[in-house]
Amino acid sequence: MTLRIGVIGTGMIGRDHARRIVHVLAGADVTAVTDVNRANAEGCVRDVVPRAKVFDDAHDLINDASVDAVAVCSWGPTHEEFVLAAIAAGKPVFCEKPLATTAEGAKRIVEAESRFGRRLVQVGFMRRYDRGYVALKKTIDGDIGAPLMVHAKHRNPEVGDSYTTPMAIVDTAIHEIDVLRWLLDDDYVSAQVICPRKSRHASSHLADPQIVLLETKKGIRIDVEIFVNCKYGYDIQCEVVGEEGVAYLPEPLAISTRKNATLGQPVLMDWKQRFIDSYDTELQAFITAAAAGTASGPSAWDGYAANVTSDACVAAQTRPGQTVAISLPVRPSLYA
Ligand code: NAI
Ligand code: ISE
Repeated sequence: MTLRIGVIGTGMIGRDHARRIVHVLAGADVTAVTDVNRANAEGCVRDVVPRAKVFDDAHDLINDASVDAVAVCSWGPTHEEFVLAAIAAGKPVFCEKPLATTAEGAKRIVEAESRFGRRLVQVGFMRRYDRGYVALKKTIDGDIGAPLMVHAKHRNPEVGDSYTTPMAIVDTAIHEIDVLRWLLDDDYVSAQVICPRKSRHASSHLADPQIVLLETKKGIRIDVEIFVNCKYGYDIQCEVVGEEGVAYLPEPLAISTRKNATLGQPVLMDWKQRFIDSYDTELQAFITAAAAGTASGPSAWDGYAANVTSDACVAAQTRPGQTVAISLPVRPSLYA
């Protein structure tokens, strides 16, 4: 039976996810799309998902009998509403990060899913499916001794004027916040945000770069550099320092050249290319679990834990030099 997926938000990533569901992955079709910008939805049907019906309202799409599962790819502030509606309809839902824009919103989703009694939510933290991060986790789970420190870098070539200082956390650092919890099998106890000298390439309202300092329950100290106007490329780095060794996230495959007295290697410029395989893997996992009426991978609890931490980091942005405590309630049994 082909899983019939409805996509909410057919912008950059929603259109790309619709493409992979229909043209790359197995077991599903996109039968419904909606976007407040109807032209985006109509263009997606014309160019990518010809069998889909355009809905004017996301809730009508969620509740339609032609939709078995939902992919929420709209702007972050809309995620909570649509994920709650999918849970109410008893339909598996893939929600792009962030799960919500506040911890309270994410907690409402955790509570709704716990009441439903079965996992329905997968959050779009695709780095957990990246072959490099999976290999890194295997290494730190056994080969370098206990992890002591992590040095991470999340660099974008540039962002637009609509990108704000809090987005460096909620939209960007949220990836490291989630993937490092998973890598280290640990939770956070405090956050601090430091703003070095501002780049002249940053908008007047944007603190860029930023350094996020996190401490975990096991005492691991983490620094995450967030630099979203680095100009040279899209560069994601992660170095885990253990008691007996160091493990590095592998660079994406690229040809090195020696020419004109120069040893060189290209650097990606687009986030879509850096994790393109992991987007495929995460959505194939969603299709498989949704066909069985449930969800796997990054859960609503993981989304909530990421939101609690990002809320603390956003608070720390306004308190230079201060650490902000982070604590989570007891994890519901559904997420044991
Ligand atoms: P975008 O602006 O390109 O697309 C978002 C689309 O959602 C737009 O077409 C907009 O009209 C539509 N939309 C907004 N509110 C809506 C509503 N209430 N109902 C229906 N449609 C609505 O944005 P982009 O870059 O595709 O980001 C979308 C989401 O995906 C964000 O949450 C973002 O954080 C996430 N994202 C995740 C990435 C990843 O690496 N996992 C990469 C890029 C984005
Ligand atoms: C974007 O929304 C993403 O999620 C990308 O993975 C991230 O690198 C970028 O900074 C965000 O703006």
